[in-house]
Amino acid sequence: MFRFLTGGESHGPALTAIIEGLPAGMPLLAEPVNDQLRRRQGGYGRGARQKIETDTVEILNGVRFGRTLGSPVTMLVRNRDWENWQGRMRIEPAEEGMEEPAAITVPRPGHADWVGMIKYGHPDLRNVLERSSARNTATLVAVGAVARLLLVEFGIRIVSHVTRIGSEAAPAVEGMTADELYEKAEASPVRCVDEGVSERIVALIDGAKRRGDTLGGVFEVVTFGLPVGLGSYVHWDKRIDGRLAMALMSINAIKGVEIGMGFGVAEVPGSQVHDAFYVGGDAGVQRLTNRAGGTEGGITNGEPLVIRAAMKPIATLMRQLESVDLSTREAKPAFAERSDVCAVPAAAVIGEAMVGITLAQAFLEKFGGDSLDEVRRNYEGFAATYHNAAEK
Ligand code: EPS
Repeated sequence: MFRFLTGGESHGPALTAIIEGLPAGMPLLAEPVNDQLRRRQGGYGRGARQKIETDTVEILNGVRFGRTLGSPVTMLVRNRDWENWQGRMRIEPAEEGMEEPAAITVPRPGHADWVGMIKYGHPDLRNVLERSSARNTATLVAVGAVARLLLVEFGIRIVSHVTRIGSEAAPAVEGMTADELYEKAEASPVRCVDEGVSERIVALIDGAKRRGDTLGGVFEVVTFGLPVGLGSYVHWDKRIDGRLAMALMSINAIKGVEIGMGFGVAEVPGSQVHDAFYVGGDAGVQRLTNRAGGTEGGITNGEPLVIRAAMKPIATLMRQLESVDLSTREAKPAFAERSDVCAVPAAAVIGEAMVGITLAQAFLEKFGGDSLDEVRRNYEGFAATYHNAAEK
């Protein structure tokens, strides 16, 4: 099935990803992957690193004349910043007389620094932060872009928008098409569909930057056009909601995930939670509402999949937090080189990628074949038995 591995350090030569399990005959070029990488780099509140990088992917194998071969696909994203870090990020041991870079020994509260240092026995925080950096999410977005190319063949579209940053929250969006939501989010500097809230968020980010602070927030990923039947209730690790939660929770700095009404289901009786059925003429069995957010019993139910994630403020504060120098045990301000003030708009794009990967995996489990044509036959065969699946 669809599986992948990523590698790469934030200031090493390159980031890499290998995907195995793509069907043969699927269109795949660098351009649509680069479009997604560009979106990840954007958003008001990003740091200086994004001015250095223009993330683009090189496809090294698995594709011929723009179509997948069914063999593994390797993608590479070069770190432009590597040029400035060769001395500090050398692959080879230091040569005689060469000065080794000073170890970083003051961990940032909230970062992987301290736990990573203890777990791996690293004497230098750089050995932790290089891999734990959110820079690695570039490869997740690249893999997600490939997953989306598969899903789009079946009319499945994934869009996202930011619903909160710090104290500023946008009103809920309802009844928008995939195109409307995409265009409105894309037009906002912070991926928020409400113009007034967008402006207030920009001011909030400016204020946090002045104070040397950082901001978190909430984003929502909405998937349109899903068939009924991805995931399963038969075993815990097959449940699509559980798998999506894990995928989103695995993104750096994510502390909470909810689907549909989410935590709201705890507050009201069942009559205000579940989505009633009705027969909508030729359209077949329909739902009056989508409070479940597109999953029931661990299976997609054909409604738009609505999933939200909460991101904590980035742990690197220019107004350094209290910490301890682990080499001397003395109190010292936490290490801070440079940072993003707010990366929630970027996290939304990464969220789309993780949702895309999870859905592509579940899609191939249900309809998988060795070629795209075979997947299509399987999909259409199933859809013919339940026509809503094809029409959604
Ligand atoms: C990031 C690259 C990093 C950070 C950020 C995300 O670049 P640098 O470390 O060179 O400034 O901007 O990473 C973090 C927030 C983090 O805590 O590691 C990127 O490309 O997304």
